[in-house]
Amino acid sequence: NSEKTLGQQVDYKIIGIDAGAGVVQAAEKAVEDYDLDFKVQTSSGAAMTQALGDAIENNKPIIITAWTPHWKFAKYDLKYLDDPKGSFGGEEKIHTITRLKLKEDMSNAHKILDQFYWTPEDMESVMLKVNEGENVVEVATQWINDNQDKVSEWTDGAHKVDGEKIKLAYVAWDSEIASTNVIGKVLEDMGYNVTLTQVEAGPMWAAVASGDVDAIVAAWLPGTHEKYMADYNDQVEDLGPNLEGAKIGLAVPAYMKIDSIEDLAK
Ligand code: PBE
Repeated sequence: NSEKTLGQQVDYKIIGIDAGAGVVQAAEKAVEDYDLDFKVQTSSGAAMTQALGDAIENNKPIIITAWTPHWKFAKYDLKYLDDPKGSFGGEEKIHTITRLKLKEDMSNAHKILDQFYWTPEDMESVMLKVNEGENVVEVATQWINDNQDKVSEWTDGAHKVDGEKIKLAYVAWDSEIASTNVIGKVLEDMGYNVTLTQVEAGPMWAAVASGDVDAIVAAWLPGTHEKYMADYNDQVEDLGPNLEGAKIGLAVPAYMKIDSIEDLAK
C-alpha cells in the first residue's frame, strides 16, 4: 500500500458535492490550473461528509471539496490545501439577494432581510447542533432565544404583520440549511407565513431572478457564485453580506502528508 501514489490510493478522486455548487466548479478549475490527473466526483453535501467520516474512521486518505463555515472543521482535524494559483479565490462573503421588486412590494420584509447579519461562529453553533441530530427548526428557535440582541438588530424598525406570505429558496448545504432556517424563523416570529423551498443551486438563482421566490441568503460572492451573479445581476437586488469570513477550497484530514494542491500533481 505504501508503494501506491496518493492518486492511486484515492482512485484519482476529489470528493465533490452537487454539480451546481461553486466549490465543485472551482475544483474542476483547480484540476486544470494544476494539471492534475484527478476527477471531481459529484454527489451531495451529505454524501461528501459521509465519505469523509468513513475515511477518517479508517485512517484512509481522502480529498474533499470544503468550505467554511462548516461543522466538519469542528468535528474532525482537517486542513485546507494551499492554493498558490488561487483557483478557489480569496475570502468569500455570503450575501442576501432578493427579487427586484421586493423592496417596493414588501418593504418591511426587505428591511429585516437587509439587516440580517451574523458571524461564522453563530452559523457554526447552529450547524453543529443540527449535525448532532437535533431538529433544525428547534435549533433555530433556540438560537433566536439565546441571541435576542442580534435578532432585535435584524428586526429594528420593522413591524409585525399578519400572515403575509414570503418564500425563501436554499440549497441543502449545511451552512445554508442553518442560515435559511434561522432567518425563516425570525420572519415567522414577525408574523410572516414563510415557505422555505429546497432546490439545486441553478434553480435557486433562477427562482429569485424570476421572482418565483422572494429572497435567498445563500449567495457566496465574489467567487463561488460569480457565474450565477453574472447571469442574473440585473434581475436581482444584492443586499450585501449576511456573513463575512467564508472560504472554499480542497481539504484533507490533518494526518495526510500533503499541504498544497501542487502536491497532487506529483
Ligand atoms: N458551498 C456552500 C456552496 C455555497 C455554500 C460552498 C458548498 C457552493 O456553491 O459551493
